[in-house]
Amino acid sequence: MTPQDTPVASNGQTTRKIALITGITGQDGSYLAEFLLEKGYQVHGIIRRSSSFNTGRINHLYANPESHTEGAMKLHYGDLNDSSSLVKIVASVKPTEIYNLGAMSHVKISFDLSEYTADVDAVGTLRLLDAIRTCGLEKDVRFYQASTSELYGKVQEIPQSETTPFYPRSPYAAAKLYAYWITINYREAYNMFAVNGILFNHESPRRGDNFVTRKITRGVAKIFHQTQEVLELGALDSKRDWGHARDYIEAMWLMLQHDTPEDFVIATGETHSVREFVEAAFQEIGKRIVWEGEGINEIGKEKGTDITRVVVNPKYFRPTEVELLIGNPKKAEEKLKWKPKITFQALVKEMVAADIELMRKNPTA
Ligand code: NDP
Ligand code: GDR
Repeated sequence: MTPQDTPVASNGQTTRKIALITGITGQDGSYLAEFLLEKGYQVHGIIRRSSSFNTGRINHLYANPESHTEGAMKLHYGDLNDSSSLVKIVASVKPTEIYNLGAMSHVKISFDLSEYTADVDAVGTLRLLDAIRTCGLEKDVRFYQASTSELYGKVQEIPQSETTPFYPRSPYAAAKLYAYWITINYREAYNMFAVNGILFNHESPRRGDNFVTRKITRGVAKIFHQTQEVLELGALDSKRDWGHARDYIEAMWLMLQHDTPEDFVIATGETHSVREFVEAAFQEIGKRIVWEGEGINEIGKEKGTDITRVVVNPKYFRPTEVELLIGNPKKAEEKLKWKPKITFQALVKEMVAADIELMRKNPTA
């Protein structure tokens, strides 16, 4: 039997488990691919052509002969801004589940690349939903859309839940708002199993280098190894509900296994400021912090080997900021039996330790 064959259970339902992941080379895509391979799925991923290798986060899966020579994992060149590539891939893979994780996912950069962000994050979602319909698979595929707590933007109520009004504060969030609604519209118009996971920030040692948590833990590691002296950041008082990516990808899968297509908030229910993340991270290497720069009134005069300088640089400020995010994951807890397992403290500890080890092995990483 080839992996593409379709075993049919005694109740007549298909037991094929074929997942297609856009954004498989990203933080979440790489954890999700691991998780689904472990569950016996055949995993297909869409990768973009780039001038340097972009498969660093999934090389270990691809190198594993059981993954790819046995046909359990396959990568396809495609792009969310290229409809024909999406139609070809969906037609040939005939997935049972699609996870749309691909996106221009950096909020600040979306102010510079606003049109591109709309094309990939908003219209890209439409293109993928239409590819499913073009292939006549709308009754056979379960579709997951990577929606985001950025939709809440300017605070309307806290904690934020599935019923909290949205108020996007960036081109990224506005594009994701379109993707959120087009997913719901296709569910209602064409009876598709299409859902939004409204995920709050989630991090890991695989987080992109220019998101704040990873920038901090890489900075801490470099300061530990004495290859960097100062950490420069933007808004220190922004508060985020930070969880661990490994916990959150499980919630994505649970949403697609649920009886009915529904949207869910995935969060820890706890919020911390950027400043608190910095303090927790430097505590891991036994350093105290002297804060400097815009908005800091009292510049510390302390000096010493146990002191580190953290400087606020306005170049990292955003034209409009999202000040406070804290999610209410009650619906997911009740209906999906999902709960986050990894605490804020454990997350910081794991990320700092991973970056110290990474820099030890490769000081120029
Ligand atoms: P990453 O930035 O780590 O990964 C984004 C992925 O999308 C990469 O694989 C990237 O490919 C791919 N991609 C970018 N542009 C395109 C395109 N034009 N066509 C196809 N693929 C593309 O994001 P995360 O893993 O952190 O997030 C996954 C998704 O979840 C994103 O949609 C993000 O917006 C959303 N999200 C993330 C949250 C978080 O806290 N991490 C919270 C809520 C939502 P390449 O490697 O080539 O760049
Ligand atoms: P966010 O994540 O915008 O919440 O989007 P990010 O880590 O970029 O910013 C979090 C907060 O930290 C502040 N900040 C800085 N941010 C960055 N990147 N660099 C800095 O130097 C810095 N200093 C302070 C920011 O202003 C912000 O308030 C992430 C992405 O993964 C999105 O794709 C996802 O949808 C949301 O999380 C939920």
